[in-house]
Amino acid sequence: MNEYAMLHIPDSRYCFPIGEKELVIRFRMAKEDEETKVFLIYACKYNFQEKQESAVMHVGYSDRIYNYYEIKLQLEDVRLAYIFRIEQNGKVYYFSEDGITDTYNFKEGFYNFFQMPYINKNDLLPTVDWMKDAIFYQIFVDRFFMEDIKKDCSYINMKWNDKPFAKGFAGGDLKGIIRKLDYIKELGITALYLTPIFLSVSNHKYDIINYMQVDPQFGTEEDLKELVRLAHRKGIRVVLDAVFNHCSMETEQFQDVLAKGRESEYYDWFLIDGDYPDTEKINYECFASCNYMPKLNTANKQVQEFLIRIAVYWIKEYEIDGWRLDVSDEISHEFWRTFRKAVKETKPEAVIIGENWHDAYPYLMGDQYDSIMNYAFTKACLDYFARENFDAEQMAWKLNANLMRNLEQVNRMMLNLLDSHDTHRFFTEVGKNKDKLLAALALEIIFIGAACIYYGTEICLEGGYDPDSRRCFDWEERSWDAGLMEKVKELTGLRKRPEIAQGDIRVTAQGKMLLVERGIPGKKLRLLINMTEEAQTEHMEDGGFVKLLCGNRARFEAPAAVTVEQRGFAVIGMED
Ligand code: ARE
Repeated sequence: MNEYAMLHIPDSRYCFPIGEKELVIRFRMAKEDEETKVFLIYACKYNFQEKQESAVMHVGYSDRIYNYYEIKLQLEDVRLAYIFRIEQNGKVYYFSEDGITDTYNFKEGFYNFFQMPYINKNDLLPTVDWMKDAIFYQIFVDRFFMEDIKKDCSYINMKWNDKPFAKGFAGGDLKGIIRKLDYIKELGITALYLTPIFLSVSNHKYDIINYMQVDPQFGTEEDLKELVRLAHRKGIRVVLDAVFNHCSMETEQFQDVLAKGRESEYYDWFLIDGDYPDTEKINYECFASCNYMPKLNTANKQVQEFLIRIAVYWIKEYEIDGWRLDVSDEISHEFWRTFRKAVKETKPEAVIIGENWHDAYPYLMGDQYDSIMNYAFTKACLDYFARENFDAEQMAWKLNANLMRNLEQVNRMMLNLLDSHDTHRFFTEVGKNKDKLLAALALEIIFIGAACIYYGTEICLEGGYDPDSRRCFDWEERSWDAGLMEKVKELTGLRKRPEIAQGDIRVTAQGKMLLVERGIPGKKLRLLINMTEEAQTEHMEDGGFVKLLCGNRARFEAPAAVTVEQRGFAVIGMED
């Protein structure tokens, strides 16, 4: 038995409440210990001697080297003491705060038992429930659609559909998004995420000069109000981009410091090494090495108040539904805690999505963000669908390892994405293979968490790294693949099914195919993906699966066999 691999941490992603009387407990073991039975021995800690319960734990997740046993407990008394009982090769072991022991004398008390002393209601992880079945559409505003021809167009320096360049302006605007809301709705979208829209000299607007003004290139504050109003009417939420790590060097605050140095009332708003900021030597902190994006000192209370006022203002006055936080991983936890309080007081269901590309567990404990842009998911999809570094089993391992990073409630709010304005287009990554694109979209949409489709994916827009990932949306319908778009709509149409919206997830390899199972009691659904070169057939007599809900290069043969051709996928459901 591999004792080194065993892990359990109370009050963490290994033990967390999901209701006032409901708890998830996870226990990690080495995979080599597969011929093992794990039980949870538990009871109310105040009458442990009298009444202990024992429940079998099942492997919920499995990665390359570990099995994660999991159990969901419904409790009457939530003052819990527990240990793990492990049966292997006819022997019994116990795992407690002391590690492994051969025997355990319950009579002597439970000093080294794990404990969850109480589930306090106000410690339950707050969730944004609409995220569970959300399908986002990320729009890079300058490149989506231009509607307002009355605005001052002198800034536009590229023709629609020209190849994008770093300082190119194509003219897209908020009125353009309003005009296309029906199109977006038909695609099955339930939320928009717009890259920044406030006053700035760049096309991407990540260097903001005035956070209280919509950039006239994109429209007016009234346009934003109208966009939110009309989107809401169609059941579509609107999330904006909060660029709080840095601002533009053109802000009045930084300009004041440039002029007055230490004498400026804003000197401490930035992180400057010297009396004056030197934009050539760059003696101040900034984003990457961009001197035009000075980093804000978010430890400064005035800066905190300034930024939080902005965050609250657009929620309160314009009814936006949340913020995506730019470079959030370089901003302090303390700031995000303060930010969260203010945002949630204003609108509890407003979502907070961090831009952390890596494991963000400490930010996702309920006191900072709700979610992150799930680039770990992106990376796994690139390895499986595009680079073919993974077979189905390795893909399942990776997805499981990712799922184990966080609490289940957080997994349900993750913003899963295949690509964004900061990556190559996924369609380009898969060598323009439409079957691969569709299979990846199927995974993204059926996976636990919100799905985020980068504008143009549905029309197979191509693109390399920034700025090429920001091409203009091609509105010439003749160039679209109508069949592919139809399939995307079929997939998004599945999203509200309770198996997906509320269900548990299990990811494994079934033969050579990737298998994703989603289910609620009495209702299950399976996604099978075949990335091999040959057709694969699976027989599924076990679960009452009777029909193909959606598929590409796949067929269902009654009573319960499904054949998926190379690069195809199948979503199989039960009788309604
Ligand atoms: C411009 C040029 C680029 C040039 C860059 C640096 O266009 O060609 O490489 O300058 O000189 C915005 C604009 C960009 C612009 C940039 C600077 O959208 O076009 O680039 O400002 O002016 C890391 C950060 C992550 C960041 C990405 C880009 O951690 O926060 O890099 N993403 C956000 C936004 C961007 C935005 C900014 C930040 C700045 O989403 O759009 O850029 O406001 C790994 C790492 C990640 C890393 C990631 C990508 O996996 O772990 O940390 O992200 O790769 O490189």
